[in-house]
Order: sequence, then structure tokens, then C-alpha cells
Amino acid sequence: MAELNSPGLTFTCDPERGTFSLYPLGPCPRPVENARIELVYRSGGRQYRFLKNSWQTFAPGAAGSVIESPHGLQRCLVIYCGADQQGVTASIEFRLAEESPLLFWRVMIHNRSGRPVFIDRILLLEAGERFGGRVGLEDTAPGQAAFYSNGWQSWNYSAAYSGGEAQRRTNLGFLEAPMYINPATPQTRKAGEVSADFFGVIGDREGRCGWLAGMLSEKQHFASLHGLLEPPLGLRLWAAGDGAQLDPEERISTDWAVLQPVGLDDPEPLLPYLLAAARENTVPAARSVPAGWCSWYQYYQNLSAADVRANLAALAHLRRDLPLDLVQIDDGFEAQIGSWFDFQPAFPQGVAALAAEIAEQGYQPGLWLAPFIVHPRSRLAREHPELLLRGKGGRPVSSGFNWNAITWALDLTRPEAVDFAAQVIRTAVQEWGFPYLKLDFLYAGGLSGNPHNPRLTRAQALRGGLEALREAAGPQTFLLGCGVPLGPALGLFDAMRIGADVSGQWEPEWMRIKPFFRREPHMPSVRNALQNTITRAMLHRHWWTNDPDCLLVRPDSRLTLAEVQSLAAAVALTGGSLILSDDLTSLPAERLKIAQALLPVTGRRCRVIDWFDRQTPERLRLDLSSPAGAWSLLAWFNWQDHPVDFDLHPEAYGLPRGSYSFCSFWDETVGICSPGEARHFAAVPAHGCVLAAVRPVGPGAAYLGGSLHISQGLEIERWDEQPGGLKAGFRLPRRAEGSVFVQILRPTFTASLGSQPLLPEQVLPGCYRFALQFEGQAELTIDWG
Ligand code: 9PG
Repeated sequence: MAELNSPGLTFTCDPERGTFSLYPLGPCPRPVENARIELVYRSGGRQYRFLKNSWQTFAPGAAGSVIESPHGLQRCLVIYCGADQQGVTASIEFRLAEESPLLFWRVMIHNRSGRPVFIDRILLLEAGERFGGRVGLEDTAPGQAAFYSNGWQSWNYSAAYSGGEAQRRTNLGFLEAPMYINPATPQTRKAGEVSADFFGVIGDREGRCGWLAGMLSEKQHFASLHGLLEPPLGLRLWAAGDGAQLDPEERISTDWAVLQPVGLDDPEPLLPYLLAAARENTVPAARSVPAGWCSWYQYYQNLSAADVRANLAALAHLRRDLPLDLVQIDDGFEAQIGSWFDFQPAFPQGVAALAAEIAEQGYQPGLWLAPFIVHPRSRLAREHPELLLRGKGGRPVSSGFNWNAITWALDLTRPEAVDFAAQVIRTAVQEWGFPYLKLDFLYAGGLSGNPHNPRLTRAQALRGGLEALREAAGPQTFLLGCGVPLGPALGLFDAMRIGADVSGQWEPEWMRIKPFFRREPHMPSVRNALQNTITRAMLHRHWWTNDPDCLLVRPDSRLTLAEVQSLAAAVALTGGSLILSDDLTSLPAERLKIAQALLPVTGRRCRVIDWFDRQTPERLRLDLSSPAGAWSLLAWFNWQDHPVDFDLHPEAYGLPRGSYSFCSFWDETVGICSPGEARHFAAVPAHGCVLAAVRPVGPGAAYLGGSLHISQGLEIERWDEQPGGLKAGFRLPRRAEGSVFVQILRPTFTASLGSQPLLPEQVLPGCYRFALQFEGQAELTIDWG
């Protein structure tokens, strides 16, 4: 037995039996006990298993030696194992962080067998009664065990499931599998069996705690998890070996695996893990959150240079109303996916001239590219078929059905294929003049097949390709990743699409057919985009800037006003990029107002109160403060297909019991509730939301909210209350027009905005609405003498 101790965790292991245990300080979660590790590999056509029932220790490392790492001081234990009958040796390294409640471990393999071996799988954790140990949640009441599943790549449905629910998967089988399925991750459809990629959390909804298991990086291997929620509970985490060849005398190490105890109601339940993964991948300091326009969801592939110019002109015309900084040309300019240097007839001068015009108008030019995927009718497929990833029969491997064809992919284990992709990026940045790139369909660089270099895993091939893209773009270029497995992308992208595409409708359909497609979890639709906007909100600004996909506000889509409001509220409260994708030449003022209210973007990450409690959470909370005090923005989403009455209880969002004012953004109503009381919202429309600023009621003059900005308060830059009155300074980087609500507990007063007298409207006793209109800055003066 060996032991490691840190302030929050105790680790023990039994090398003779090949098990390890982790004991957290508090009562919940309970310890993970007698967890196992296993290496599965092939040699000479036979499969071998190693490390499962004994680590065959021959030289125990110094237990408790202290190491300095990017994660601070770590207590460290190395166990030297082997050799097995073939002559393969391994070592297992465990580390406990001094400053955070994390166990790190990794398995290193050294092939001393004299012939090549092929790694199938490195099981890093197998825990639970089902496997002769414990996962620490065995006391969970029936039906209360749940598992948060992070999806494979940007578009994959991510959610917390209870034991009674089957995991949401696509029914579009072979057409979509290459896009949405990591072949190493089990695709069970049985209730109570949930898989995940990269990281996941198993927990107790009633006990309010759980364990996070996952990897700090995916530079070496893709990792999968399996959560078994029907007693006996189980949790497994493994690295996919992909059958990669390990030559004699060569070594390979897994990325670091981690375990973290999770408090489900902590303000940031996954924080230690998220920070450690950010450090491990040297995630750079966050840049400003993009606010811009994108062509895709209005024009799709029917885009022309004239459309871009018309929107650029409209944007410049609207500059004082809608201060966006980015104009991003999406798919539709290139002659074909893979013919990146040829253009569509609608782009007769290519895109360089457009980039120049966009920059001249003061906007950042952005361009979409999909450098790893190849259309069969592209120049790349024709001229460089040797760069394609091929399968067993020598035929190009499918990367899924896109653009009306089964598409192919580059074999990134070929240096020339990586060079080709990097050349596309260099050209876009250096010759065409795009400092912002949306790099899409990057999962195509991580497909399985028969790669040119059989010594590389899929994760190594993809990570190498992604690093080459970043290198080609240079450190200054803003890179948005899309359709990319999250782990290998860490540290290389400024922003990341974290969910499915939006579209002009709530639910997916195909060629106007709804019944079969309605339940598809990844197909474009606002419902599907919102799913991950909320369930992956916690990644924002720890790993990158989240991109929730575009905001559509136009009235001629098939979205109801309530659906547009829900999209806007989720985009605003989760704090990610704000990219509008409507035809700006014809947007009516009342819809423009919705987008306008989101500017400037706050960039702030909200809490998802019920992230572990239901597949699609309903409750968001964003705590803010201004010179006029602190408040919370609370949102509640009605995911039902019919209107629902809703009672907003501040306590249900973790706010202390007390008296609060409520200012509801979409209907501009205010109310005051006494302690324990809820604010009632009658008939919240189907797919609509309640979005309210909630402030503790105080004795003096108080700002309650308003319609100038969706934060209902960040527009305030000064708040001076004096014996004779109040001066409130407003600032927004645009024209602003709307209502503000102020509590004034005085019988008489006068009000003005600058030198303009204002006529307040009393909406409640002691509560007044003022209609304001200004550009940039304004001062509201209230005089009660
Ligand atoms: C451009 C688009 C937009 C969009 C991206 C991505 O499953 N599919 O067939 C599928 C097609 C397109 C797609 C996602 C999935 O959209 O997310 O924003 O850039 O490409 O073609």
C-alpha cells in the first residue's frame, strides 16, 4: 500500500492487486475505492491484457516526492510495472495537487518486447460495485443517480441524464456517423447507460454531489467515458489506442486523467478541472468577445459578393445603432469544398477585395474555411488523391453526407496533407487579408481509417493538424473552431462553437419533413443550438470564448417572437460571441432593437442552476454589479410546446430569502415581492422565456432595470444619491432608446435628462418609468429638494 495526501484528498493504492482509491474530505461524494486500470494491446495477431489485477511492481517510486508543475506543487508517486510475458513494461504515475482537489494520473508504456505492438485501449479508471469497487455514490436514492455527458465535438448534444433516460443519438446512421460519433465511444441506447467524450460527471441529484472524471488534454489519445446509472453503479474512463503501432523500444504516455469531487450547487462546479485543463494546454488570455455579422443563416450557399457588400453598406449605415466589429463571410464563396483557391461565379474577384472593403469600413473581415474535409468533386480530390485518408479497401473514408455528397477527408498523418491545409490558412490570412477565420468540419482530421503513418493515434494526427493551422494563421489571427472534437482543440482556438447550428425554425426538419427529423439532436434548429449553449456554458472563458452560433431576429423566419427572445436571452446570459445572421438591408426597427439590446456584449458567464437536474436546463443566473448596486439576471425557459404559468422564486436560484424587485425585460413590467413570495408570470409562451433583473429592495432611490440593455444595469456608469436628489450617469456605445424603472420614495420630485425635462409615469407606488433617448452618454437628474 502507498499513500499520498493533500489538503482536500487522500489517495491510496494497492500495487499488488492493481487498485487505487481516492478519499475526499467531506461526506459527499463518498470515496472512489478499488478502481482499476488496464492496458489492452495486440502483438503477433493476439490480444493481451495487462495491469488489470496486479501492477507487478518491481520498483516502487518514492511516494510523496514533491514536484513543481504548471498546476502548482504536486505530491507524486510512480509505480513501475512489468514486464508482462511479451516484455511490455508500464509505469503509472499518480499526483495529488496541493492547491486544488484533483487527482492526476497517467500510464506510460514502454515496448521492450522486441517486436511492434498495437495499442487498442488504455483503461484509466474502472470504478463501482459492478467492477468490485465503489464509485462513491452507492448510497444514492433510487432514480437520483445522473450523468453529465460532454459530447464528442462542437455540434454534439451534451446533457445530464438520469438512470431512466436513454442517451439522445442521431437516427441518421451511416450518413451522419462519421460526423457525430467517436468510434471508440460506445453508442448505447439503453436507459441508464450513458457515454461521454473527454469528460463527464456522475452524481447524486438528491445528495447534490458527484465525481468528475476526464482528461486534461487530448494530445495523445481520444478519451471516452461510460456511466452506468442502474445499481450497481459504474464509471469507466479510457484512452483509445486506435491500434496505433508502438515499435520496439518506443514509449507512449497517456494524457493526464483526472478525478475531481463536484458540489453540484457550487457557483462553478467544474472549476478546478476547467482551470487545470486550461493550464495544461496553455490556453491564452481571452481576447474581446466577438460581435459581428455572418452570412450563413440568411444566404447559405447562395451567397454573392453583392450580398456581402449590401450588408456591409447596411452595417455602416446602422453603425450608430448597432456597433458590431466583425463581418464574416461563410460557406458559399469557394468553387468547392477542397477547391479553396477557386471561387464561385458570384465572387468574380475572389474574397481579397471584399476583405479590403470590409476593413476599410472599419470592420474585421472574417472567412469560413473547412481545411480538413474534401468534396469528391473538388480540385483537391482530383489533383491530390494521395492526400486522402483511406480505409481498409483503399477507398477514401467517408466524413459524412454534406453538400449533397459523401465527403472525404485529408490524411493528417501525411505531412503533405497538413501542408496543404496550412497553405489554405496562410493564403486566407496573408494574401486575402482575413484576421478572423471560422475553421469548420475539423472532426474530419480525426477519423479512423488506414492512415499513412500507422504509428499515430487519431488524436495525435488531429492535434498535429490543428497545431499546424494555428502556426500558419499566426498568433494574432482570431480562430473560431467549429465541428471540432474539444480536447485536441484546447489552447489553439480563441473561440469555439459549442453546439448545433441554429436555423430559422425551432425544431429540425428536412425538405419540410418534420416527423422523422424532429427529434434529431444535432440537426440545425434553435432548439438544438440552445441545448448546448446552456449545457456547455461553463466552458466559456476558461477554455475559449463560447460561440453559441448566430442570433436570428428577422420577422420572416419561422421562429415566433418568443423563440427569438429565448435565443437572444440565452446568447446574452451565457456571454459568448454575438453574431447576427440576418439580411441587414431589410431588418425592421422593432427586430433590430432585440439585437441592439445585446450590445455591448457582456462576455460574462452565467450559472446554470439546474445543469445536473434535467437534460435541458431551465434556469440561468447571472450576477452583475454597477455603481447602482448588485443584482441578478434570472432567466427561465419554457421548453414546453404550450404556454405555461411560472412563479419566479429567487430562492430557487440560490438567492437568499428576502424582499426583491423584479424587472421583466421582454414585457417591461416591474413588481416587488416580500420575503418568500414569488413573482408570477402568466402564460409564458411556448419556447419563450422570462428574463428578469432581480434586486434586493432597499430604503433609498434605486435602479430597478429597464429596456436599454439586456443586462438591465450595465448601462449605468454613475449613481450619486444626495440629500436633495439623484444623478445617474448612463453610457452605451450607440444610440439608445427605451424605458428605465427607478424607485423613488419621495412624494414629489422633478426629473430631467441633460437639459430635457422628463415626465415620469408611476407604475407602482414609489416606482416610476422614465422614457430615455440618448447617444453615447446621458445624465438623469432627479430633484426632490
Ligand atoms: C457551412 C456551415 C456553417 C455552420 C457550420 C456548419 O450535418 N451536417 O450536414 C451539417 C452541415 C452543415 C453544418 C453542420 C452540420 O454547419 O456549423 O455554421 O458554417 O457549416 O457549410
